[in-house]
Amino acid sequence: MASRLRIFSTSQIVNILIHKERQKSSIIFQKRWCSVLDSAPPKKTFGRKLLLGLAAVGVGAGLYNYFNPPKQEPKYRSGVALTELTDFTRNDNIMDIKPSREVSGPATALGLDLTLYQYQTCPFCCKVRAFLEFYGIPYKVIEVNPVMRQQLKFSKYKKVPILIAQQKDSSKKHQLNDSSVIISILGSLFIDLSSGLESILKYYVPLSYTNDEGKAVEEVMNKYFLMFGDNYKHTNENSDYLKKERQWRRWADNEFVHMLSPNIYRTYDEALQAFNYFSEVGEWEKNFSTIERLIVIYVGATAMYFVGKRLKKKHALKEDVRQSLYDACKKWTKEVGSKRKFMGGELPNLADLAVYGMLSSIEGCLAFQDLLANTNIGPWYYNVKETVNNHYGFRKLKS
Ligand SMILES: N[C@@H](CCC(=O)N[C@@H](CS)C(=O)NCC(=O)O)C(=O)O
Repeated sequence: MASRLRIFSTSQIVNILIHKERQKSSIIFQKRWCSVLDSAPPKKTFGRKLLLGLAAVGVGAGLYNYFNPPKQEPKYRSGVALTELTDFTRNDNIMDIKPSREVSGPATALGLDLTLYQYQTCPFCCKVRAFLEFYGIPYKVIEVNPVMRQQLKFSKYKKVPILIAQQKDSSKKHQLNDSSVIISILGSLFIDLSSGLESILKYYVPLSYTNDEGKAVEEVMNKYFLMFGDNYKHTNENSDYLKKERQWRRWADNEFVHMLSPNIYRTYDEALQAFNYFSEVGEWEKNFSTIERLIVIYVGATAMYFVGKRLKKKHALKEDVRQSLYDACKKWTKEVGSKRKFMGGELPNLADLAVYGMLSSIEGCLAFQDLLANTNIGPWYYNVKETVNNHYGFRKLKS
């Protein structure tokens, strides 16, 4: 209604002027013919009344618009496709599976229902858990069988972690794929809880493309960026800090993670030890049948021993892969430096949580013991662990 009035008020004024000119010429025209036809010219009063009436409507509409401005479309703060709605993450095929466990936390009032599909010792899943636990967010876990993967039947995306997120007042279940996407979406929400999950989702639209290996992939190109909305105060210091945080999150995903598998599967014995550790912390005895568990342990350890060798070559790790792991951890502790407790200062930031989360995936393996003995990453690691286990991030949540 308001916009119709607005069109009327602007175009009508032009119409009025044109109409006035036409009237003038039509009167002259009529007069000429009148003299020829010798009949009385039509009265001017009706035209004048109409003109005045239309002008009054125009002014009225203008005033109406002034005092009742038409509703503005929301201003989008990023360059993603504005036409995309949140429904691209919606999935109505999610099966009702009994969660393997439920993790509690103090942040119960967020109005979010979260279910994490995961492998307990997948570094990307450990990263998401470290993030959720740091903020004290309660969530459910569905442990995926790494061989059968029947729990992921509902999803076209077949990797873990997958987070199913539902806002408690909405019937829509949103499927969030990829650890860094999950963390950036929830991280943006935690900056300003009033923005709501569904409005944040609009900023993380995946792009489909064919990668260098000719495979069709979908990727959220801005997955290391947080959305700050109007709360962000731009300073050079802020920008440098955020840039560093993004760079190191990316480093964790693209470089650091590649140190892990070749190290924990370095020998067949280490691979077997690693899988027995995975079975213990993933509660495979509870979650899978005995035969399933034994197949996963022995087939998995054998396969991963060979995969570890291939990955070592692919990522050009040193002959003794431990050295590459030590180098990466030294690079990280050098970046944190000795003047601050964490890269984030007094509390871990998303880069601290990413490196910590990934490293925690090998905590029970021989490689981790060697790492503590040969580098100084221990104090930083256990400091982050304390903040995660005690939900220090909960205090940072703003409503
Ligand atoms: N970029 C993804 C990588 C996830 C990923 O590679 N996950 C592995 C497990 S660690 C996976 O699910 N691989 C497929 C499979 O195991 O079938 C993320 O950050 O979440």
